Amino acid sequence: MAIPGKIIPLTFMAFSALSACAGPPESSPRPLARGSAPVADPIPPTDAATEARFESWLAGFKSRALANGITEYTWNRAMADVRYNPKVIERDRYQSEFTKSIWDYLDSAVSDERVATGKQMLRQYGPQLDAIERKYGVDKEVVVAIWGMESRYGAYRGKTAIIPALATLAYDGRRGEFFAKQLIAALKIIQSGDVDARHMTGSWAGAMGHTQFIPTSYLSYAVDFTGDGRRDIWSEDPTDALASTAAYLARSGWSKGQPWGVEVILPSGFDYGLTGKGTKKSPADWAALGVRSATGGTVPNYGSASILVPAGAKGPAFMIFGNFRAISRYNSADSYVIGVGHLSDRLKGKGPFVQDWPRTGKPLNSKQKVELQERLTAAGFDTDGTDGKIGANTSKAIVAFQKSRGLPPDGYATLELLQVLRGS
Ligand SMILES: [Ca+2]
Repeated sequence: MAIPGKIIPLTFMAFSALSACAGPPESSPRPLARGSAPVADPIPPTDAATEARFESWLAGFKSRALANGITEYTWNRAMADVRYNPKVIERDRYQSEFTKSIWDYLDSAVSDERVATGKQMLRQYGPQLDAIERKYGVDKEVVVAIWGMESRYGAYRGKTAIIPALATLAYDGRRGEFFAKQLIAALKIIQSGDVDARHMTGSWAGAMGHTQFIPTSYLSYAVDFTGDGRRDIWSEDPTDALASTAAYLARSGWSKGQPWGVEVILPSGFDYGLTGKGTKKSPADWAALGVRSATGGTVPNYGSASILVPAGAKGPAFMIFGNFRAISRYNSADSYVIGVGHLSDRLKGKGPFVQDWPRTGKPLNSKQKVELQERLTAAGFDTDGTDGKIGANTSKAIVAFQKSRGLPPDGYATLELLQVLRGS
C-alpha cells in the first residue's frame, strides 16, 4: 500500500516470489496472536561482516526506539531473533528498475479470475461487508477490490518477518529514514499486544496482512471490527483488515455514491492540455466541451472532475472524481487507482472498458524518463527538473513539444517520443 516512491507492480512481485515458499514447521510456544496468523519464513544467511555491522547499527537504533516510547521489554522480545535479511535488499534494488505498461498491469489486476473470486468473496463475507459499509460509508466493492489487488483476497499476505525486514531496510535501504519510522511503528504495534513479532508477517517492504497496511497506517487506521480486543489484520479472518481499509478510505475523504471515475469519449480536436489532475470542471462544463460517457449519454453531476488519459490519445479516457484521490491515498500510482476502481465496477456487475489500450510500445524505464526530461529541457521545453517521474510539469513540456512538432498533444511519454527528441 502507500509507500512513497513505490511503483505499481510491487505486490505482484512480492507475492509471486512468496507464493513459492512453504512455512517452517510450528515449533515455538503458543503465540500471543490468534493461531491462524502465518508464521514468518526463515531469514536466509548473510556474511558475518554484514551481520556484525547490522548488529552494531541495531544497538544504536535501540536508544531511538526507547526515546519513542518502546520499552526495554518490548525491544528485547521483538529483537530476539532479528538478523539482516539480504533478500529484502535484493527486492528493493530490483523493484526500482521494474516497469510495466498500464494495459499489462490491468490485464492481471482486473483479470476474469480476480473478478470471479471477488464476487465469491462478496457473497462469502456478505454480512461483515454490509456492516462495514454501513459503518464507514465506503462501497463494499471498493474495499473488496483493494483486498483483491493487495493480497489476492488474502491468498498472498506475505510471510516475511516484518521486524527484521524493516530493520534491514532502515539500515541498508535506499529510503532508510522512511523504514526507520516504520520500524518504530511496528514496535509500537507489538507493544500494543495486537500481534507478536513471530506472527507479524507481510511482504518484504513492510506491508502487512490482507490489505497490506504499512505499520504507520496500521497505527492510524486499523480497527478491531470483530470486537475481540485485537486489531488483527494477519489472521485468516479478513474482517478487521477490510474494516481498517474502509476506515482508511473514509478518513481519506471518501464520498458515498460517487464513482472513482467514469470512462469517457473525448471529441476529435479535444485540447489535451486540459487533461491531468490540475484541471477541474463540473461534468456539465466537460459535456459542453464535447466529453461524453463511453457507455452513452452525459456523465451525471458527481462533483468537480478531471480528465485522465493514462496511455495518451490512443487509449481510454476517464473523468475522475474526488474518490480517485481517496483511493490514491492507499497507493498513489494512477494505474493502481484505476485498477481498484475498475475492479470494483466489475464487482458491481459493470462491463470492461469500451475503448481498448494501444497495446504497442514498452513503457519508459526510469533512465529513459530522465533522458526524456533532459532532452525536453535542452530543447527549450522545461520539465522543471529531471527526477525520472512524469508529473504535471513534464506532461506540460511534452504537450508544448508535441504542438511544436504537429504531433497529437496528449502529453504522453513514449519511446517513440524519446526517439523524436533524440533525432532533433
Ligand atoms: Ca479483532
